[in-house]
This record gives sequence, structure tokens and C-alpha cells, in this order.
Amino acid sequence: MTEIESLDQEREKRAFDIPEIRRDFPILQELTNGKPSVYLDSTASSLRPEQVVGSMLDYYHKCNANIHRGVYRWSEEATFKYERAHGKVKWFLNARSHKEIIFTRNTTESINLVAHTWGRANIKEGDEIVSTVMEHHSNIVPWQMLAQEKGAKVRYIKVNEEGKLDLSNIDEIINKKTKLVAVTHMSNVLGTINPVAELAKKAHAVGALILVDAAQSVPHLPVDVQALDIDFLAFSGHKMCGPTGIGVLWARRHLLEAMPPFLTGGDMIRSVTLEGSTWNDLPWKFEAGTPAIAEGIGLGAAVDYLASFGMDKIRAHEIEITRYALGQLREVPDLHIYGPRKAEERGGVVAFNLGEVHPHDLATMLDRDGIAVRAGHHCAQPLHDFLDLPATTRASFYIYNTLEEVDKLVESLYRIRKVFKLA
Ligand code: C6P
Repeated sequence: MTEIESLDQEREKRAFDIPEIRRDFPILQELTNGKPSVYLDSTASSLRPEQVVGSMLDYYHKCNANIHRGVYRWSEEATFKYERAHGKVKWFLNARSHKEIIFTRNTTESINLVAHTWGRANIKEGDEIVSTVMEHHSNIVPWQMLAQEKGAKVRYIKVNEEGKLDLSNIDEIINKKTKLVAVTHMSNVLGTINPVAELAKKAHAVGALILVDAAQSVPHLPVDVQALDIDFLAFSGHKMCGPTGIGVLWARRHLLEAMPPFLTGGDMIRSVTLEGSTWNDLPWKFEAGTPAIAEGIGLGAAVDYLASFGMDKIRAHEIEITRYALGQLREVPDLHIYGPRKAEERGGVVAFNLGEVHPHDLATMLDRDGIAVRAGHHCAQPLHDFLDLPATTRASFYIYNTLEEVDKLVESLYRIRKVFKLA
């Protein structure tokens, strides 16, 4: 507990100085095709600072052992660090207890955990699950599978022309049959930030629960689960300067207590006899087998890293860079940008199309200039179908990106226009 309090003391002490931040990411010194690397794909996966990689190396170099098993010093130290990482995440989300913090592999596993445990126990024939057309596949497919199994129905909130949720018929969509609202906090394509607190009120008013896919919000905005008054929250470590292979499910404690376990075996039990088993305390009831120990410790270090600036400063930087990018990109002829007009209403994600140029060709040409973006449907095929688009090109920004990098993107797009004779 003292450790968690000391984290509180350390937070927001560091100035948001981009050249200094960039020094924490040695990979930014690597050249791409002989040019300085411009990494504009943090929505897919962020880069990781030395502080995070160092925390994992420390585990391997100084206390490499399994956790919750040994009574020797290395094992106790590893256990302490791994458990403390849960405490850091608890603090980061303003959760009520570290018992509400389950470490999973990623957002996808967190959502599947809820579908397989809470979902199977609570969704019945005729029930409705409400999602949206802007979801990532990982917040659609588990609900479709569950609905199929149970004879339930998945309904979708549409998006309007500006790429915001169309809430005009929300009281018809969220109704007495609704048992769960599963919605993304921030779209990974449009960048739209959804009114999660408002949707939580709507869900609760009809006796439903709300699950928030926070894969794109937790890395970029202050997220307070108590203020949002939600029930489940899922996110990944690798999009917030943490390692791959580690993610989080936060849920209200009483829900986790009532849910059956997901994976079963070692560490998640209190006792096992040949006749049956009982379950360990939270959060370990949901962390079966040897977990991703180094990655869990790395996630704790990522929380320390982001907290050292404060999420407000990170959000302010992203609004600035997104506003600048939207302004510059809107000047590029034939460029069509998707999502809300105002930077304040979206995250640092800008998806676009350049005339008839195929997004994969565009991304390949940008790579020649050292610029990394993603092209395709970004695991949001229903959204692209809804917008009648086969694919988009997507640039995304994080703490280490600069306005000069936006200029490089824009210059490169002008060059590509000429190659494709769009001028
Ligand atoms: N989106 C992207 O390039 P995982 O893969 O489980 O860590 O995260 C899944 C996920 C869930 N929800 C949203 C809103 C997401 O953006 C993602 C991951 C990446 O857009 C990789 S497909």
C-alpha cells in the first residue's frame, strides 16, 4: 500500500518535453529505408520506453522465479512486483480494490472472459446485447457467439455522418430486453470518443450492465471507472507503452465474485479434491496457471511511466497534434478524412482515403518515406461495410509524435498524389 501511495506522490512531476520523451524510446533512432522513422501506428501497438523494458530485464536479471509458489527470496520478490503491478493499475483506473484487477493477455481475452463466464451464466433466450457498428471485432464476435448459443440477439447502435454514435433511437435500442451494452470508449478508426457515462445510465435504467472496450482510451485519456459508473472495462498493455501479452479486465467486485472461473487449473483454486474444487480469492480466481510475470511487471512500469506525466498532459498533447494533423490533411486535395471534425471529440487517430489510391499502396509508398501507418479494415469490418468503404489508411499519434512528423506525412502524401497523377 505504501508503494501505491508513493506512486501517487511521483505522478505528474515530469514535464511533457517531447525531445526528452523521445530519448526514452531508442527505437526512434533506427532508420527506415534510410530515412528517420516516423511511427504513426500506435493505435495498433505503441512503442515501449526503456523504463518498461528495463523493469522486465530487472525481473529476469534479479528475481527470475515463478510467483505464488516459492518461499525463497527470488520468488517472493517476483510475487511482490507482480502483485504491486495490480495495485498500480487499480490506482490508475481509480478502482475500489486491487481485487477488481484481473491480468489477462489482452483486450480480446478480457472481453472473451466476460462473454464466457458472466455471459453464459446470465444471458438467456430472448435477451438482447447492444453493441455498435464502430466496434473492433473483439467486441462483436464474442457477443455474436454467445447470442447464437443462447438464442439471444445482438443489436447495434449506428453511426452518423460525422462518425459519432447515432443516439436518436437509443431508448428503443436499449430496452427492457437488454442485458448488456458493450461499447468502445474510443473508435480505433474514427477516433470518436463515446459518451460512456451517458450509456451507462441508460443501461442501468433498464437493469442492464455495461462493458467498455477501453483498448484505445486507457492509453490516451484519464479513465476513472467509478466516475464513469460502468461494470466491466477491458484494455491491453501493448497500446499504453507496456509489453505485449498482458491486458486487463476490470470489473465490479460483486460481479467477479459471482462469476464462474474462466480458465481452470493451477493458482486459481483454494482447494482441490478428487470430488471437486473451490476457488482462490480475487483476482487470482481468474488468473489460472503461471501468468505473464515479466509482462505484468512491465505493465506496472508502463503505468508509472504514463503517470509520471499525468494523463491530462498526454490528452492535451494528443488534442494539439490531432488538431494540427486534421488542419494540414484537410488541405490535401482528394483526401477524404473520417470521424468527428473537432480534435476535442476524438483521439489521436485519423483514418483517410486519397482519391482512388488503394490504402495498401498508399501505406507502402509512405513506408518508402520512413512513415509507418496501417491500411485495411483495422479489425472493424462492419464499420467499413457501414461506411461503404473497402479499406482506409490510418495514422495515429502518441506521446512521442511531433508536429514535424505530421508535416512529413503531409509532404509524403503530396508526393504520392504526383506519382498517382492526381494533381
Ligand atoms: N486494435 C488496431 O490496429 P488486442 O489485440 O486484444 O490487444 O486489442 C483488440 C482491440 C480491441 N478494441 C479496440 C478498440 C482495438 O483498437 C483493439 C486493437 C488494433 O486498431 C489492432 S487490431
